[in-house]
Amino acid sequence: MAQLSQPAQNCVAQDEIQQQLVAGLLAAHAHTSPKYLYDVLGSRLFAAICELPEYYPTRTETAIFALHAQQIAAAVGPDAILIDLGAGNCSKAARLFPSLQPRQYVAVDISVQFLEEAVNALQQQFPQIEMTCLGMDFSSELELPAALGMDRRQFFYPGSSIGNFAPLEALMFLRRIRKGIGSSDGSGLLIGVDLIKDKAILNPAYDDSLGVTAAFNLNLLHHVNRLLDADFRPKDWRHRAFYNSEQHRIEMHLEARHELTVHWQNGGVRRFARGERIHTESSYKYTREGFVDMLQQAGFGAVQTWCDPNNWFMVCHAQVA
Ligand code: AVI
Repeated sequence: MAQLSQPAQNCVAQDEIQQQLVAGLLAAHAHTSPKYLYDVLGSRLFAAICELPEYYPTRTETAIFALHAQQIAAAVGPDAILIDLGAGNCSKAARLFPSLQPRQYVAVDISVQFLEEAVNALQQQFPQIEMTCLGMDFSSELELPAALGMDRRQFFYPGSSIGNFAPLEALMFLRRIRKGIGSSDGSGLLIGVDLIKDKAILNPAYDDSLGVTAAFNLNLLHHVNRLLDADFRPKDWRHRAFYNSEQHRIEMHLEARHELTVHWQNGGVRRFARGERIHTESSYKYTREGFVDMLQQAGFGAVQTWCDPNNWFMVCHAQVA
């Protein structure tokens, strides 16, 4: 198993992270990037969310991949270089190996350490696939090492993670992927997208009855405390998640239970009134037509789509033009 790391992108400077966080906390409408939801505990809580009965995206996407495995494999084509963006424990890609039969698998994620364990285990199971780990923050930069071949590159971006970008950022991200794919025939993008639906389904998916999503959201405060040496107390805050039907997005916020003041390093301070919120994540939902249109605006050619019987979730394959 090869490990390619890109030092310049691998470790975003600590002070850049701190400046970005402080700017968000001091904004009139306080906000933080959703990436701060994912420290070690946050990643485990997210894995637990994916098992919740209310959180339909994971199991619905898995069912689409299983039900349409042959058609999806025909769209992707064999012998691809499968580039898994945000690979995590690599389980989603691994389930597709038997049908997709890629020649090479490139697992990309911010933490290369976490990837290594997963990819090492996978390599034993699939010795015929050449495997590579790549540590990079692909949300801001998607420059792949030249050592990776250009022929039959297939990017894989499942889980509706595209929904965590605002629509304009999503379009720019898709353009970066389109650029990174190159123009060889048989290259493309396989992506999972969550669709607009009734808020009676959407709201509980982000505000579950066990409170796992609440813990996931509140855990961001522990993470920010470590990053900024701040004194947020999770018990002073309440999880809020709701569908904003004008913006077609779930919004997650942390809401102050009472008036409070938070301090952080170098004399940083912010007072929050009772009920004031920190916006921690948006999860945009799309129509089939709207997302296909975005893929085409990003420079992709033919698009194939597969949905579940309820039309809750969609898997798309977009070819290079
Ligand atoms: C990772 N991402 C696609 C999840 C979503 O549904 O937007 C993150 C999440 N936030 C709360 N629950 C799940």
